[in-house]
Amino acid sequence: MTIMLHLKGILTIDQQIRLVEMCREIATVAPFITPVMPSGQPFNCQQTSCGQVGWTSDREGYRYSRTQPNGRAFPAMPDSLADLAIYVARLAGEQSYIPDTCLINYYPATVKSKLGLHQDNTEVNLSPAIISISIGDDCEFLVGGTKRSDPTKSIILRSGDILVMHGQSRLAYHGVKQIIPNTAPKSLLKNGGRLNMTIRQVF
Ligand code: MD3
Ligand code: FE
Repeated sequence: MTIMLHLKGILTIDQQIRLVEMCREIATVAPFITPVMPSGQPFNCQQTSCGQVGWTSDREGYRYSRTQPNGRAFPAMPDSLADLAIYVARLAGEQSYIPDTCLINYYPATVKSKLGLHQDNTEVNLSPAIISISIGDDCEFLVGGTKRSDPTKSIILRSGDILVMHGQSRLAYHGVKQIIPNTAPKSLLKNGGRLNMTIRQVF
């Protein structure tokens, strides 16, 4: 049922190092925060974004916002990241992909790091693909169907993998079950853990 393109190990170590540096630069303008869910429960990962909007969660709900909690705009999406997303979207058959934003999730190397089963449905346009880049420690990722109760399967996402969720898989329930410590290529992330960058066309 799911149309997922899993490009295993498609990024070289040099490309992965450049993406880590890109995330560090973005974080100097838009620092990582630990958002809270509408319930008030904090996420078990840290987040920031770049692009014309950023994904935000707080007591008010889940949404894309033009501003960070500190009132400032998000940094622009670097051209190299937008170009990579446009290239990968073409591989999945999407020829007019517009990368509006990249949500960056950082999962520290602790057993608590996870992301519960959810659907990505706060985009205004739910058709375009979501492109996910994994860097750092391996993660056990769960993907199910379009109903929360559908059975899930487990996939390992490794550093340098790109996953493209398009077609029917776009609205599949998914989550991060666990981060597997000490599995990253050495010296990529100084404190270990996992970085995930998800590029989205929102509008
Ligand atoms: C399947 N992030 O940010 S990336 C998220 O590893 C998110 O940080 C996870 O889920 C992470 O929303 C998973 C892979 C991914 C991204 C988007 C999807 C899988 C998806 C959208 C639909 C189905
Ligand atoms: Fe998601």
